[in-house]
Amino acid sequence: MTSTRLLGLAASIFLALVSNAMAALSTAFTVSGGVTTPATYDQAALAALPSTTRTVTYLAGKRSVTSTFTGVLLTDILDRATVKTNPGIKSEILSRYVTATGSDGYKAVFSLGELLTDFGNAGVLVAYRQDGHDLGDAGFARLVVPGDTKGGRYVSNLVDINVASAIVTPLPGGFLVLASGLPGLLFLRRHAGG
Ligand SMILES: Nc1nc2c(c(=O)[nH]1)N[C@H]1C(S)=C(S)[C@@H](COP(=O)(O)O)O[C@H]1N2
Ligand SMILES: [Mo]
Repeated sequence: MTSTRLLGLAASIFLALVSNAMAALSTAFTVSGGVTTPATYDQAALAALPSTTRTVTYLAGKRSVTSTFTGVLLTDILDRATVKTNPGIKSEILSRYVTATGSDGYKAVFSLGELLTDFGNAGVLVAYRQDGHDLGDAGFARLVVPGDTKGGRYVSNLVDINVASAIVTPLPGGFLVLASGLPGLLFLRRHAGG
């Protein structure tokens, strides 16, 4: 192998490692999971909805950031998708949670209870403008969490907002496994001495 080819190989490995550490710029996110109307939002779809502007301060590591963000309330986006609820379980909506995912796989969770206007009313925004500009390296949309001191849940390069439930519903499969074991148990009982 010539030294130029070796250099080329080294350069491509280096680039692969660097780009892997960086988040790809997001251009759309999905609203998925326990909702009646799953959706996909891009910049235009977000900008078409009623907007809210908030000035917030958060810690990015040790750096304090104060910025004015414009975006759509996360509760509005969830309302439009309609979060499914089970009326047969008391306050079932309060067992639900939202996972925000970035293009780099970074995730942060919010309980529906902290987001809903009748409960925590956290005022979380899906922001698409910062100080009069687009978000640059943070992709077309990121979360803004006014009540948080640290910026950890300001998920950037948003690619998905997923609704899930903390209530574990036993699968019918579990019952089948149990049922299929029963004849064997009866057989053992019948043939066990004493
Ligand atoms: N997609 C994604 N979002 C992210 C992170 C990340 O690694 N990936 N880091 C979080 C952390 S720990 C902080 S402190 C803030 C940093 O905010 P900044 O992008 O304004 O510096 O982004 C948050 N959002
Ligand atoms: Mo952070």
